[in-house]
Amino acid sequence: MDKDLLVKTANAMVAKGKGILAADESSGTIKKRFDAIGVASTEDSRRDYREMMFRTQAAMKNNISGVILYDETIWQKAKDGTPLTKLIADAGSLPGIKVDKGVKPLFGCPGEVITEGLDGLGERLVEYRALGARFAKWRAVIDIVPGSPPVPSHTAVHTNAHALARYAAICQEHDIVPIVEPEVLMDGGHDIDTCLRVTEWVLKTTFQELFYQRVMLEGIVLKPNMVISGKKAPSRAGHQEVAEKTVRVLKECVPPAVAGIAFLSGGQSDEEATIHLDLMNRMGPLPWPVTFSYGRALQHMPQKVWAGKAENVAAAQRAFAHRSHMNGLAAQGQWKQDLEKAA
Ligand code: 5MM
Repeated sequence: MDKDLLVKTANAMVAKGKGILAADESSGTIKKRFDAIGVASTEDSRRDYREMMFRTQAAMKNNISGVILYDETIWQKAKDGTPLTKLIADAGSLPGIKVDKGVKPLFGCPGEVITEGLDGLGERLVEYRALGARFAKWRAVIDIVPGSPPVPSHTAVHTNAHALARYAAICQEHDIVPIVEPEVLMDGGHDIDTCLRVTEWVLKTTFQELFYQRVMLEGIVLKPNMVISGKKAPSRAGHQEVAEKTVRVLKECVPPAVAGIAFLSGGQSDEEATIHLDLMNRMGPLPWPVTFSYGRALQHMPQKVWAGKAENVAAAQRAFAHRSHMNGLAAQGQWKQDLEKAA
């Protein structure tokens, strides 16, 4: 393990004013996104769409520290034959790779899932490293469902934390920075305090497992959910409460040694995800850099504007550059509502 290299990479991923583009939608997920804009999901359309983002110099050079890719994308070449990873690296950003193989039902725990992909992970990392990957991502999915017994179960929280930590250790063994993503979903009707309690439990368990598996915290990036009301909650907590409760839980659970925190957006609107990030950074100084690793909240608008048409590429790139810039400002607590209107 090259400790200095891991620390250098992790620090670059959370550099001031920059965050991560999560473009690692699996084939099923990108199809859903493309269905919504009336675009057929083919190898070429997926390539064209992602090439468009990676060629957005204003975003990639100024605000995107790294891009999480899906297996198909890391092998793909742009229309002119340049590897997509080279487009990313030439813009001064880092290519990364999703290495989990998705979720499967967890035995004995109805409605709960376990993320798979540990078998052969070391060999895959060697291959991905040769293709240019400098970091990886693994997402554990924890749902909240009231009932008897309630979800999540002790089994799901512990089994997923164990897998996340084992993944992180294997990554560091291969000089790849692990993004550790334990996502508590915001899909239900739960209130913010339920999210707070479950997020605290999940984070504490994850860090305990990371300790047991000897993961070097200075060489990881944590990708958590924000502490937020469920989407179907009858009344949802306001922005300030989300920011305060999220920072409170993170301070309780995340050691200052961690290189940085890069949030997922989880289904928040584009602007909501920016506002929450901005408010948290305004509460600083915080013990770690706090930034974004958004998928939907960065890509929603560019996708809509692009709609699969070559003549929309420039406008979609402007939309992507704008959203990246807004989040880059939010990562420094410098976002302003007026800047959205001016766009
Ligand atoms: C980009 O979306 C990823 C989804 O992958 P699957 O297709 O395998 O579900 C996802 O892991 C993403 O990286 C994070 O959830 C963050 O994305 P959001 O949209 O929540 O910011």
